[in-house]
Amino acid sequence: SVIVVATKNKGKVKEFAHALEKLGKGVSSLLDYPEIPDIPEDGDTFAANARIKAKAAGDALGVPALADDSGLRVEALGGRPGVYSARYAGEGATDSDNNAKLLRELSGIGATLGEELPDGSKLLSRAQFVCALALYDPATGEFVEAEGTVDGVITDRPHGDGGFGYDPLFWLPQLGRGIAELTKEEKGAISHRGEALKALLVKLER
Ligand code: ITT
Ligand code: NA
Repeated sequence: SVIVVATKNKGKVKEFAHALEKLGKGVSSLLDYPEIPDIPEDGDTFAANARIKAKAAGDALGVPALADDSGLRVEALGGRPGVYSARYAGEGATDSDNNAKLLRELSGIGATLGEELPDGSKLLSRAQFVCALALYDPATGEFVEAEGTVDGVITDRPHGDGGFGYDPLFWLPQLGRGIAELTKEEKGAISHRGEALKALLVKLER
């Protein structure tokens, strides 16, 4: 069977496809339904935005839809960009625009943890990825929701070329690796998205 994931983000699609394949499920996304208009994400929280996206897609398609709203909270920036992570460098910003803006802002305030990695890159600030998932069933109007996080540190240089978004700048001190250096399997085992998905599946089994 196929699960509709209410996203246009190819990085998210790949991670959900990898995780759900093990459960014998395929994934379709909003990239397969260009006729569905862009969904305004005007919620104040990740959870609110996930509900907005899941409901819009589920109502438009008449089948259950899973949405993911996620982002990066950077301690030295008081938790920004948070729910604005996708449009941090402006409407239509690319991942590389957003990463460049993050380094610019952190450098602008002189953020540093005063530590270096063996390769000479500097640790700038503690940070956290957050993922809110909402599964909406248009037949009942009900939501099942879950959240996950992963803690890390923003570095002044990229490490790895896996993942997407802010991954190249997100270092995992607990693993001594960048999150973009992990395989999909490894990332899914520790990531905000992986944790949220595990929690959602537990709720669905109850
Ligand atoms: P959809 O709304 O269509 O799902 P989006 O990319 O706009 O796609 P969000 O509004 O949830 O999604 O924004 C998420 C932001 O956080 C975006 O900038 C991502 O690159 C970033 N992000 C989310 N998960 C990430 C991950 O696992 N690794 C790195 N960056 C991530
Ligand atoms: Na979005």
